[in-house]
Amino acid sequence: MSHPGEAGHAVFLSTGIGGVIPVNHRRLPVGGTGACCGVHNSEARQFPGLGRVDFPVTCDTCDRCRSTTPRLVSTPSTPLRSGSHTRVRHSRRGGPVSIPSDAQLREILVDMVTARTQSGRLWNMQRQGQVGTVAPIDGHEATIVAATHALDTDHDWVVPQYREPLALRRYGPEILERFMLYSLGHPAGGHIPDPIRVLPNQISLGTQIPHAVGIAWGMVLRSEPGVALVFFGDGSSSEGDFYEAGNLAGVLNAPVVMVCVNNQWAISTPVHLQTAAESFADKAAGFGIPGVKVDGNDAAAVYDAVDEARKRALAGGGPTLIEATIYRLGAHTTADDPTRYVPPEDLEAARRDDPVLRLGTHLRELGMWDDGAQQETEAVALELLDRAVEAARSTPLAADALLDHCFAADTQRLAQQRSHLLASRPTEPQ
Ligand SMILES: Cc1ncc(C[n+]2csc(CCOP(=O)(O)OP(=O)(O)O)c2C)c(N)n1
Ligand SMILES: [Mg+2]
Repeated sequence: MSHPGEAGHAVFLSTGIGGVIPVNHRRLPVGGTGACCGVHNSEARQFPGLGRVDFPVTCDTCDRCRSTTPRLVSTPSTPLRSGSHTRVRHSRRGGPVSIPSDAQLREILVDMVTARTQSGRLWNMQRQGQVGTVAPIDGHEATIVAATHALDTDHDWVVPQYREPLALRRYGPEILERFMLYSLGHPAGGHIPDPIRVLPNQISLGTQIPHAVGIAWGMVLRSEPGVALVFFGDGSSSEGDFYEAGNLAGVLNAPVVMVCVNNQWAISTPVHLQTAAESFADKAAGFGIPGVKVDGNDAAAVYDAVDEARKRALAGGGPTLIEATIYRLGAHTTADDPTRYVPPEDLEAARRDDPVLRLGTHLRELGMWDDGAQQETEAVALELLDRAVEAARSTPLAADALLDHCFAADTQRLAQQRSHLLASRPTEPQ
């Protein structure tokens, strides 16, 4: 029998469901002796100023321990793992490694062109008052699409911020369908149906990061293979949620890939006012996890970095923080005027490294892309978008639907508002 106190510096969890979660590379034995270890909740320590503190303690061989709620075993401090310094990850293509393949790169480009084309159409529709606020994807395509292509859609989760949906096509047509409902203000746009492993848009900055860690931890508890990949911006990294989630992910060794999309701006806040750190990837050191910096305009490098992080997570190696460096080529949203704060020369330089053009040029040189392919992809993209808009428009939307989902049952005030709203509706023509 191993006593928690004898477990050295490892942090581990008893699942309470007949297994033990490996944390910090330790897999502990599953199965009990039937005998009681007698240490339940019995570890106490004296702390100056706090007095005696009882720690919840479980062991890995006692049935009673294993049937308790999951709890953290108290341990001495865990030293940071070696190799947790930020690495810059360059594309390994051209050397002995060809991940992703040329064929995969072409599929990635199709999704990138599709996303850019649809984003442009949505921008125009917003200007015509047909849809709500739009956050253009321009400049983000290589990072989002390539990262998603490195995932297994049957098992891995994508937890987006708000700029990603048009680039998540690989997860199925439902993403676009639901995004159009969302853009029309339909509550159904806030739910992505099973079995699609994508969470809906998140506007409240940073709040999706703990969700991703929770999902990843949940998969470990259920012995499900898979990882959770979460996107968030440079601006969102200033939220407490980022630090809390990153810390918890490190402690739990959760299979999560945290992708910080550093597009240099949080609306009008430039990145040098966002952090004094050398890089966002460096923040991984505080979580005790590897930090990787990658050129987010290089689809192959992003794919490779996510592929590596995913494989390590699946092998029990825990989380990775990836910073993908890009430049926001458009406005923050349709509610923004970037000409008031983006230096034109910076934008011009960034446009010369447009990720869609970069990959397009590469595949043209290989004879795998041409004007015909570009035009056909754009035409299909617009057709798909128009169809999704039509479907969304013809989905019934009750006048008071915006009040649904606030509470399980209307509060008195909400009920009043609902009846005022319904009474003030224009009468239907007879
Ligand atoms: C908690 C919270 N605070 C403030 C905002 C307002 N807000 C919306 S987007 C944004 C900037 C986000 O920047 P970043 O995370 O870098 O993402 P980007 O838009 O650049 O992709 C801010 C401050 C918000 N949505 N949520
Ligand atoms: Mg940003």
